[in-house]
Amino acid sequence: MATAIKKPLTTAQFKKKVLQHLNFTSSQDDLAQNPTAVLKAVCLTVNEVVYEKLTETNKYHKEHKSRSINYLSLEYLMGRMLSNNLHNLDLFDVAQKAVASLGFEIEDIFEEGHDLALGNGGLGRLAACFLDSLATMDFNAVGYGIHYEHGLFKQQFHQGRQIETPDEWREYGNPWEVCRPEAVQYIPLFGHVESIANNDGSVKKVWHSGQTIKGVPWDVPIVGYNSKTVNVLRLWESRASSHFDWDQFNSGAYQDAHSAQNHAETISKVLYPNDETDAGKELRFIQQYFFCACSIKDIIKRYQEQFGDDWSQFSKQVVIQLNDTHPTIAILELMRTLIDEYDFAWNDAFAMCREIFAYTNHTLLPEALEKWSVALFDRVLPRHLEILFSINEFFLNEEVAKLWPNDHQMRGRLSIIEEGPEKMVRMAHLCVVTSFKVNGVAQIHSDLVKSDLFPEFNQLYPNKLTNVTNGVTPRRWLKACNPELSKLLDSKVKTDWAKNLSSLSTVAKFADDEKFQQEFMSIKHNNKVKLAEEILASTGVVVSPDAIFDVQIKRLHEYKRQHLSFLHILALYRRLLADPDYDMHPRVYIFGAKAAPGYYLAKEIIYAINKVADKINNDDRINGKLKVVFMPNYRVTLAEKIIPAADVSEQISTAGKEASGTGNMKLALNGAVTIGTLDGANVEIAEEVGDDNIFIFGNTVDDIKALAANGYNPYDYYNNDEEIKACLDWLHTDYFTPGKPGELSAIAHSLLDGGDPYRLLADFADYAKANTALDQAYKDKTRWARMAIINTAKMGKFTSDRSIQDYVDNIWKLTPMNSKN
Ligand code: CR1
Repeated sequence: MATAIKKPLTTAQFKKKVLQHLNFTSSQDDLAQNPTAVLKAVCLTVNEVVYEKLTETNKYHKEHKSRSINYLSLEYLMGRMLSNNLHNLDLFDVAQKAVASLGFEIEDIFEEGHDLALGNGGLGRLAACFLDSLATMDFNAVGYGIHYEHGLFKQQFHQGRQIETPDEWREYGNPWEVCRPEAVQYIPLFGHVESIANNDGSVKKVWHSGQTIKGVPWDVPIVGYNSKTVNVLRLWESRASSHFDWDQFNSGAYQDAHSAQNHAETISKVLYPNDETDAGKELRFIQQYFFCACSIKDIIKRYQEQFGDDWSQFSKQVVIQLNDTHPTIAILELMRTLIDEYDFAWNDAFAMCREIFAYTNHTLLPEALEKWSVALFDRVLPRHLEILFSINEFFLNEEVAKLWPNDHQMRGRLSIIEEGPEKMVRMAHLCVVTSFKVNGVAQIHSDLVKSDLFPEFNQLYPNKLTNVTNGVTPRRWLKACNPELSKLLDSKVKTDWAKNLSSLSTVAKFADDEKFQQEFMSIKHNNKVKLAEEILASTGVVVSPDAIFDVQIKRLHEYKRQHLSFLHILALYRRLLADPDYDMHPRVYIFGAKAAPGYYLAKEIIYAINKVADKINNDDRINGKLKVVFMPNYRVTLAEKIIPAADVSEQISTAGKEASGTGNMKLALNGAVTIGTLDGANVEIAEEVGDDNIFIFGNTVDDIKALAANGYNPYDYYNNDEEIKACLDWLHTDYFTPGKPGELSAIAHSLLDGGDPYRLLADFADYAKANTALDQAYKDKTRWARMAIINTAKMGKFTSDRSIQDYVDNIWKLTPMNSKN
């Protein structure tokens, strides 16, 4: 394997530095007792290398005036940093040896680290993968986010029910971040707008804010893999400001100011734990604005350090990607700054924004499409609301009216303001109007964005709507999490596959090679043994590594249909009870999922799975053929343990609902075979691996539309399918909840009287059939090994490096460091 970058430290040097940090930074002489101190000393040692590279990176981009991508995201699910940083710096073996000579296993040191869990699910993890790729590919990039004091809650189960406890990820500090007082920002909010007449008859708007919040940046370095680059993720923390405007406060006009001042620090206190729902809470709105305003000010500051007051280069230097609509207020903040603070003409400011912003849509679910009330906007950001109205006026009069003259319905449909009892701002419309590109995250999703979500916008702005299929970083999701498989791949692939994932396709030629199959599957087996230990430790359930490990790991959501798998488990259990010799290979169902704390049915589904698991796992009648485990506190670190051990990847969302999925890519990359619907990136995974190496089932997007058109009635399935009926009826009994009949009824209700909004019953029979086929395939060891190998070999397309290259070519137009052009 070609290593372009020299190893930054030898083992002896590394060890010496770790000891120095233990002595001089932590004053720890009692090494053996204190792996936490060793972790800190190792991180500080790594940081010496990291910060030197960061300085070099900054210097290069300043000298070369490189255009930068500024990624704005309310969420980053980074996970732990040490192992990844060691791999990316080619220091893994060095650190391993150095730490071993101090009497520690490197894995035990990793276990001391906390996850940076500043996100909910796919959207936040995607942002983390993108930062890794941007640094690896030597692009000038800054990630902007929020320095939440509490990231995503920790999940425990009490008698099967989810309990949330706060995430204290930096209670004792975080070795990877550095505070940057020199880049503090002050953020105004509340207050009123004054109109002042200029001599020429024009009107100047002055915003007298009611409160100021201090934004303190914390930088987390992002280390590229085998590259020259270290970029930063800049996270804003809110603090009470000493710039409090007492005059205005004392005038008594700003009741809000008082309580909000006291609560300045609450703005960045906690990550909203809702995945794909719009929380609609004032604090969330202020959180979004605070983070956008800090980031826009910082982007301008960085620009001005190089270009002073010459704005002519701004849109050439800066592109801003909005990760979903959460950072939309950045558009209004830039408009406001240009017009009010730099005297830009409205048209010029708007034209500039339209060159700078691009927007990624991550979902079609209506409950996730953000809307904020005009009244809230007016109270918190009165000046921004005026600007929003002016954009809407321009859009409706100059653009909508030109294409659809006198069409009032169309105006109402496309307007950024939704009329109704309470006027609302449609954030996605503002994004589409003001961005130069809008992308979906998998081909089928982007097609649906064009055809179903924004068809009129697609007519109005041809070529604005486009696709960039998601990807995952093979550094974390194969090299670091599956070291044995990585080694095997190294032995077969000449180029550095971690940087050029398509080169893995060469292992397809060993798919029928008996020896390779054996090696590949014995690595899978070893990973399963390790996971079985973890399962025992965290759930007390004994599982056999010889069983099929069938994995469903993702947020808990009805559209993802964990309860479809649950219903099928009930069906298998029934079959086994009816016939203990029922022919099936033993299977272990492994779930990992957090439910939003306020999502009632999601929590009921967790409870039901746990209750059924209790019963099945302790039932001697079925000879251990079926086991069900729900691993608590699913997070990046747990994913890194489950994914290398998975045989089967469950990707069973209702067609048209899962925008892309990224867990599907990680699992297939590690040799798991997908059972899934034609949804999100599953469609593209199927194209890559071929129909023989994936189990596709269920209704397609068109079928699902037809079901609705024909008047979907879940009772048709209930009455005509004996197995469905028996399983749903079972839930009303006390079979799984002794003495408490009906405790699991909520699921049955939602599927019958609730109308089965996600069409589980329509897909059940075909899902069961696909599972039988899967079971047959697994029993044929050679066939299964072949399928698993092909899955790993054909994942080249799904590296986040490819996604980033697509963004760069079609949207961002960046040039990497040291490139000739
Ligand atoms: C989608 O549900 C996708 C990720 C990343 C999620 C998932 O299918 O892989 O985004 N959407 O693009 C989301 O979180 C708010 O929307």
